[in-house]
Amino acid sequence: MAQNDTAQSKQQKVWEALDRFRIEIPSWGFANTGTRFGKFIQSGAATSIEEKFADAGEVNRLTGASPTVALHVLWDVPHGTADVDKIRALEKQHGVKAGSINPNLFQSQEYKYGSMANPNSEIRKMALGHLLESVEIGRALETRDISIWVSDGSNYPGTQSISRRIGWMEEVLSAMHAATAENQRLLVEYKPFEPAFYHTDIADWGMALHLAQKAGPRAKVLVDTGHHYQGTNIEQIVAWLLHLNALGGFHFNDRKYADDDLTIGSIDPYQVFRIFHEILSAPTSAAEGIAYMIDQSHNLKGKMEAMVQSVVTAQELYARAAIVDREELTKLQDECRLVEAEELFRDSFWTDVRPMVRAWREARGLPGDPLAALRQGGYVDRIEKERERENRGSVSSYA
Ligand code: PSV
Ligand code: MN
Repeated sequence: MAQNDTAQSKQQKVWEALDRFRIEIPSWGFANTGTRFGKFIQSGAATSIEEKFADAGEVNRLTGASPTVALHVLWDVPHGTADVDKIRALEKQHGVKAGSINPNLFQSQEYKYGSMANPNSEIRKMALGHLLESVEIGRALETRDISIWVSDGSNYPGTQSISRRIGWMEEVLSAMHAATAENQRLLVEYKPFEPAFYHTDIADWGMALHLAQKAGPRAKVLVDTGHHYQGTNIEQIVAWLLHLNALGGFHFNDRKYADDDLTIGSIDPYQVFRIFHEILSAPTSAAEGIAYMIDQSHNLKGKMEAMVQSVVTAQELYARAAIVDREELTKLQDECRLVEAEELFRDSFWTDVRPMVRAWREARGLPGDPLAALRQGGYVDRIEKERERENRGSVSSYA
């Protein structure tokens, strides 16, 4: 650590970082989910958009860092713009706003062989129609981002034309981009496997970047931390996307094996720290407007506890990355003083920022320990009682 980096300046860096750091929570993170082997129902899980907004409002009340909720069109806004008034009322009631709009191009029966890359032009048209409707919903709710993830791909070699499908996706995304307003963005998410296991149509950041660039200037890449092969250097991808001014946002979650959707930093907190370091090292113009979002869907932890835990962990890791003395680090890197550079970097990672984060919370009128406040506040007990009956009968509904 640089000698002039006093405790006071660290505290200041942490507070400044926390004042600007916001992370969006997914509506689906409050609902019952499972693995393909089964579901374990939680009596407090949200079963409606009203309950999801209530839960999100409570998380934001405790953390002050998650003022927006990502919505999935099919699960949360099934009647399109007709639902907008209801959502606006919920925003007011619970003090959180709708955030990114997530079209659903993976659950309708028509999408069995793909959505925007389906060989059938009628189905591609249907996918475009859904994307255009999502653009409308975003506009009506005055949200900025539409995050696109498709499950398109194939399971066996030779069964689909990989190359023709590229052209079809280009067409659909360009048409969608043309419909967006100046203040809207289109985020393209990639994933190398699941549910397709031979080829995925948008498998990596290069493909997502190409499709975004082809679609138009308001399209960027969305990095889901669970969507990479083992060993992929995600922070390097982040550095490249920043360099290319093409980083739209993140879906944060953690994993041990595949797309496990575990809570943030539960397996590898150092990776999240390294990602934040790349962002904080980039020119402000490239890092401006990055959407930080949680995309978790674990099965066993209490939904509310898990969400608060992820928001708090994200704040702590962002704060740790904020105290890296980047000027000193650059000097050490340039002089190839490897161990000193690494130790400076690790020193920030090992710093226990929790007392500084707690002080920030208290100064902002928030509970010093949001998880303890959640436990003591009685919210979870209440929703478990209120929703018990609904949940007992909800074994088959994903959202
Ligand atoms: C797909 O694995 C994904 O990461 C996409 O972002 C979906 O919208 C989300 O999970 C929820 O299923
Ligand atoms: Mn995702």
